[in-house]
Formats: sequence, structure tokens, C-alpha cells
Amino acid sequence: MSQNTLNIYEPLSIGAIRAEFPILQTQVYGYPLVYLDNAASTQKPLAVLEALDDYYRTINANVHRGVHYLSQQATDAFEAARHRVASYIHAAHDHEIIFTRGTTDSINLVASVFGRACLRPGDEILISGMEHHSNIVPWQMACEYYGAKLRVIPFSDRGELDMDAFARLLTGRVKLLAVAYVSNSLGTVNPIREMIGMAHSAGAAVLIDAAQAVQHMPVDVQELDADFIAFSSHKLYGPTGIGVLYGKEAWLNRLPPYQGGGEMIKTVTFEKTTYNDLPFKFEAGTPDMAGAIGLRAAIDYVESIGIDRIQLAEEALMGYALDSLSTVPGFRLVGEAFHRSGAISFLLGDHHPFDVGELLDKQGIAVRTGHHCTQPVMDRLGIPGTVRASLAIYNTIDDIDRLVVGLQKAGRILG
Ligand code: 7TS
Repeated sequence: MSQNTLNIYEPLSIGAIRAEFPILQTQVYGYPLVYLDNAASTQKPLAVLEALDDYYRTINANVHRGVHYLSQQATDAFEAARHRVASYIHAAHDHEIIFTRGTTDSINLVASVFGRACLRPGDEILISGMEHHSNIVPWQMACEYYGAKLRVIPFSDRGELDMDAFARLLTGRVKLLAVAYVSNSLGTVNPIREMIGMAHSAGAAVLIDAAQAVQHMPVDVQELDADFIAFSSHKLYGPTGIGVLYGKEAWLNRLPPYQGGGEMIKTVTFEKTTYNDLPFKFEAGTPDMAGAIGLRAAIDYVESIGIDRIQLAEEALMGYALDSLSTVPGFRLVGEAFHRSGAISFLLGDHHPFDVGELLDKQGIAVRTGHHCTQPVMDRLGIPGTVRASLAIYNTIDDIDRLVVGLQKAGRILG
């Protein structure tokens, strides 16, 4: 097992980290698995698997309703998970953390209730040209419903947002800016601190899609001054089916509830229902208790290593990968932003990304191919899609070397 470039995880070895992820021992077509599809979903450490198992074995019960022992235990663990998420992103209050099904669900929640409360005909929602479909379609739907307009910040050939165009688009008509912290298909890290400041000066609220950020870098919602932040547990080494919406208390109090049902109410009569306090106002129905507890274990795991150290190690590995990949005949990087994280998108000559991905798979190397749910990015660049290798805590120089050899072989086969 090779070391990470700078041994940044010391005194922990990369081998010790990999040993925490049982699935990395998988053999694929006779090769040890190289997992480079982390932007789609990360693998889970033992701590998360054990937390899920332990929850169902020892404290499973519905939360916030029973007087009985197990229900109390489950409620305490669920609320402790909320507290852990709040502290991870430096939220001022636990009740600013809403558990959702994931980034998509979080953005749909905001688009739906923000639309109802704040959008009028002629208003505008501003997004960027590099958003995931999850941060496009919910806004299109809200705009269509309320007669508002969707405006788009363009990006350069290198994959960097055009900040002059952003400044021009930021008129008094813009009610909300929704932008990705990190692009899932280009790897660009957007200057969101500056963008949030500019948007606030123009009177617009801001939602940050942090789906590709929270696993790669420290995120401090108070320092950023974001109004809403969305992310998914499953890209942060946690379970699927749960995610987070952070919202500033004042915004969450101002907005109407999203879904109706149990948990989100205080009193119900057929004449009138009163809504529950934060965060429960936005959590209708039985929540994913096990998921929240699994997410807590994932965050504990990440913090046991340190998100700063993870960021440094991944940056070093990214540098190594970009250097090594540039030696592969026909390698063309897609997205050359100066500030980047996580994803490396590329093409190999004129070969279709799918063919390249399939030949890598046959060598035990998992990458994603296609448009990565960012079709407008591919249209803007005039390409059908890319091959994408995306990094996580457990990736090694060995993984990158295997990718390089795999691509050389794919290039020879495809001719
Ligand atoms: N936003 C960004 C920036 C994403 O990368 C993704 C998922 C989402 C939103 C949606 O997250 P979900 O958990 O609700 O599905 N991105 C990817 C990807 O790049 N490959 O597969 C899923």
C-alpha cells in the first residue's frame, strides 16, 4: 500500500484509514477495487456500519412521541445527531438543522416554501451555469409557478464563474441566489464568500449547495453568512436517505412549512392547525432516525481525522493526479479552475466517455461517465459528457497510478 504524498494523515497511516472501509477489499474482475466515484457516493467506515447496527439492535423506537425508555433513548440519540451536525458546520443553533432526505430534498424544500412566501411575478432567481440538476429544476418549477424568471451566471472555458456577469445579473429583482460551493462535474470551488456578500448587498437571500463541499473542506455557515446550506449524508461517508438543510433561524421562522403531517404540528382541529417550533415545523412524519445517527458517526469519524488534514491530503493527491494524468496520451482535462476540489473530469482523445469508463471498469476501476446531472455544463462545453474520477479520504497514489495505467490501456484498445 502506498503512502499519500505528504503523509498528512500521520500518525495515522492511509492503510489504517483504508482498513476502516471494508468494501475497499472488494475484488472486481480479478483486480483490487479502485474506487474513484466518490462524488456520486462515498463508502462507509466501520463506525457508521456499527452505529446503524447498534441503533436497530439497542434503541430503535419512534422519536419525540413515546414516554417509554426506548423512545427516550432514540430521541436523545436523534437530537444528539442534530447537535453534531450543527457543530460540524458551526451553526448558531441546533434548531437551524433540518433533517431531509438529501441535498435534492433540501433544495426542493427551500424552492417550494421560499417561492410561496417570497416570489412574485417579475422576481428573479439567480443560479450558476454549473449547477447540478437538483439546483436547477426546483427553481425552474418555482419560477414557472410564481411567474418569476430564472437567470444564469455564465462560466468560462476554464470552468470559472464570470464574476463581472454575476455583478451585472445581481439586480434588485433577484430574490435568491442558489449556487454550488463545489461543482460536481468540473471540480471548481466557487468564491462563495464573496458571492454571498455581493448577493446580500443586493438584497438577495443565498442558498449554497454544499453537496460536494462538506466532505472536502471545513464549512462554517456563520462565517460564510449563508442563509441556507444543503448537503447529503451519503457523500460524507454517512448513510443514504438522509441529508441536511441548514437555514438561518430568522428565515426558517419566516417561511411556511413544507409538508404537512405528524411531528410538524402543535395542535390540529378540522378548523385550524398550529405549527410546531423549529426544527420540527419542517420535519413532517417519522424521520430517518437511524440515518441521522449514522450521519453523526460519519461526522465523528471525519473529525477524528480532521477535516483540515483531509483537505490537505486530498489537495496533495489531486496535484499528483493532475500531473500523472497529463502524461496519458490524449488526456484532456475538462474544467481547469485554479481553485478545485474532489472531481477530475476528462476526455481521452475523441473516445466516448462511456467506452473509456467501461474499459476502466474491466480493470477494477470505478469512475463515473456521462453528464453527471449537469447537462447544461456539457452543452456549454460542446461535449457529450466526461469521464470523472473523484477523490475521497481513502484514495492513494496507488489508485491514481492504477487509473493512469488503466487509461493508457483503454487508449490502446480504443485505438
Ligand atoms: N448537488 C450537487 C453539487 C451534487 O453533486 C449532487 C449529487 C446533488 C446536488 C444531489 O445530491 P443527492 O444526494 O440529493 O442526490 N451528485 C452526484 C454526482 O455527481 N454523481 O452522482 C450524484
